[in-house]
Amino acid sequence: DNNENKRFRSGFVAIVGRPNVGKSTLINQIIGQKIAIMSDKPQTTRNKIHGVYTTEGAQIVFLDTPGIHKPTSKLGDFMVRSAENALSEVDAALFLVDVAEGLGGGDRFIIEKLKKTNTPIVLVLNKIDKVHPEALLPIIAQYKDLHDFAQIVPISALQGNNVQALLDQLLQYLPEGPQYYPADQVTDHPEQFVCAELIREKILHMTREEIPHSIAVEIEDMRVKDNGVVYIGAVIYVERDSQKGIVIGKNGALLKEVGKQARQDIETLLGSRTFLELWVKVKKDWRNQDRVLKDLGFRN
Ligand code: GDP
Ligand code: MG
Ligand code: K
Repeated sequence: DNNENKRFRSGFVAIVGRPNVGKSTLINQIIGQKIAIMSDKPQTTRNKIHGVYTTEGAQIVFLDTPGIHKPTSKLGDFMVRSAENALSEVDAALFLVDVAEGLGGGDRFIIEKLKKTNTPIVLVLNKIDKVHPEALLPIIAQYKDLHDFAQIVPISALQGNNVQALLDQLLQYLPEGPQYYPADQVTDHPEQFVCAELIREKILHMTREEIPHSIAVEIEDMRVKDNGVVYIGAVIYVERDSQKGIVIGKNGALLKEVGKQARQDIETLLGSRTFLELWVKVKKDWRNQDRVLKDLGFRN
């Protein structure tokens, strides 16, 4: 039987590219809902926010990397590192470029990083709606000179042109594998991941080097109450008791501030009043216990 031979495929695909090339827009287009935070400001996406695309035969987990760029700060340094880590462990990477902008130093820098991995790199020429089709050929030639890309796919992430073709092409890079997520999990509650990332971001900003980037935030409960207020209960996982103390702060001051700032961002994101409750739990070596979390980039 033909169907029995068709095994389920699954894998991880990173999206890399300079700020503002349209990485978040592409993920939103693929998932069909707003999950990544879009803005004209570069680097709104400080950490990897993923979207999961599930069909009958396959599942692709997308990592929206902060973009590989020349580091100018410690945070920038971390971002480059995390993007590089993501690249070596994924099944394929999409290198997004903006065809309306010339090939710049930022693109060359990323290509140099890409050359260090064996991961198949798909060059995605985004924003084709902004240029004449004939302008694409010289652009393609320019990029081909710099690297042997697995494929070159022109799209408009904003309008959705050729995005389905891109997804179809990506399937060939996925190994046989399990469905990591229920088909409806991420698409039903994409905002949970954004909220978790917002909370994580606040902690990392407020604790500086004391707390490793490996901390995880899990949204345990998220629902709209009768009065219209969104209730969110979230657990912050740290690895040691000492870290728990740091995250909580003196008399709970740091955790309170984390909650306050995260709540403000979440309210802006959701457009609803929000009640945010945070707990801190020690979960020793949790990174090794949960492959999916690890794969999603929660590591140092
Ligand atoms: P990121 O920084 O790479 O995540 O970029 P964003 O997804 O935040 O997009 C940056 C800007 O480019 C936003 O204003 C998007 O609306 C715009 N944009 C993204 N994709 C396209 C596209 O295909 N065509 C056009 N015209 N604009 C796009
Ligand atoms: Mg983005
Ligand atoms: K952006």
